[in-house]
Amino acid sequence: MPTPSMEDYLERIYQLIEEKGYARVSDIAEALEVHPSSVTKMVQKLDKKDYLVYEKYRGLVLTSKGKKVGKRLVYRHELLEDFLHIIGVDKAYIYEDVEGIEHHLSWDAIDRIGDVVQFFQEKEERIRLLRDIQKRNEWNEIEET
Ligand SMILES: [Mn+2]
Repeated sequence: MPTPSMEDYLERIYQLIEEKGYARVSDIAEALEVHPSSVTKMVQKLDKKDYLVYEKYRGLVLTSKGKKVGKRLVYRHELLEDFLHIIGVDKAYIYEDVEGIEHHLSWDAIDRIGDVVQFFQEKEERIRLLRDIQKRNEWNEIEET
């Protein structure tokens, strides 16, 4: 099992490769706002654990294990963003909230959240019903204060 920090790297490397076709140490450092030497260290660790192959002057390539895990991590991040969006969390909080929780949920919890997202996406009306409740709660909150 990758550590939370390894997960952040794999998620970002997978995304960079999807977007640009490659992931350089400098790109990863910029995306994660860390020093390039930290990236090199982590990339060597990920290489040792068979998530990628790193050659100093040729860059890095994800192994099939790295691709599989990276893809799941990106899916998890996007699913949690969709979930928070559906339950009505303010856009301004969504990214940071997902970064805060994504490493701390079991894959069982992720799959069940996937069910909830599907439940709402399958019928627009369900989202409207949730919004009705939220509007009512908003009014109650105003009355209470
Ligand atoms: Mn993330």
